[in-house]
Amino acid sequence: MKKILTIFIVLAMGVSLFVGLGMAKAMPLEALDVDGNNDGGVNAVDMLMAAQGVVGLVPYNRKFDLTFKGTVDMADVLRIAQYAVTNPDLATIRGAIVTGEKVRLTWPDGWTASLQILSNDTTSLQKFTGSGGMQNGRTSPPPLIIGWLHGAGHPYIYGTFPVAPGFYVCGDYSSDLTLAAYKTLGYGALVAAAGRGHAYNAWFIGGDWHNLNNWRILEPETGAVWPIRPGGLYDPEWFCFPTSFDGQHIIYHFLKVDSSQPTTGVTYAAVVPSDGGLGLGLVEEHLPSNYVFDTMFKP
Ligand SMILES: [Ca+2]
Repeated sequence: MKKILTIFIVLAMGVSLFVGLGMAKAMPLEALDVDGNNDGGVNAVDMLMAAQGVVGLVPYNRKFDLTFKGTVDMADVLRIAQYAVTNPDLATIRGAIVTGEKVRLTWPDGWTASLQILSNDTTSLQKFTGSGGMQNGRTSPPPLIIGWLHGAGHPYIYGTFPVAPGFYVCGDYSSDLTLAAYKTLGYGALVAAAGRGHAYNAWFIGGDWHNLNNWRILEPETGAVWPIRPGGLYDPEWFCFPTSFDGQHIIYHFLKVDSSQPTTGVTYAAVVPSDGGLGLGLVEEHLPSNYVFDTMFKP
């Protein structure tokens, strides 16, 4: 085991010489990303942290399970290495997405939340979320763009993950990306969206939030970006805002989406009776309870 670890350390040192160390900006909240030590950069230190899990020096940590196999192995370390050579800086990536503008939302029951206005720049967003995977009937995935978060490129996309209880489904991608993005971009940045049997994410680009044209859809399974498509797969019924966590599920407040009203179709919704107030397809039973919500707050 020591020999294996030595190999990892040598590998990590080599990469550190290549990419350099640094990145002083601290990220106070853990995010599901390639930045193991939350310092705003990705380099050999992050690789070494994941490598410790490979050789059993530390317990399984989902943060480093970038391929979502339930174990941390060399594939995860190599995923970090692949990203580290680009020497990414979270502050730069974030700065290209976050405008600093927010809209204050107040529901009929008095609950309030901030909706962030993000850049309408797909390329910048995908530096954050990643992209790649089968979409629009393509039979082979395009080159994977490793994003700051590893929301795209899961084994699910490449067909090797078993369809079984515990299967990581669209609602998991959606709520997971919502939380991970929250921890790095802030609350109300990439909200969960759902409807017509599918769940994904959405963001607001500014203007009147009631207007569907001012929203964009992000497919978290591939990183693909779309406008709202009435009658299609990306015709949401709900935008979902995390309200609380009951120990097993995240409870949401909702904006109702009616795509037959393009300029006024996004409105406040009180409850979703059909789902007992839980998000449509956003039940969190597959995520460990110690990951969700324990460090979240609503501005
Ligand atoms: Ca780091």
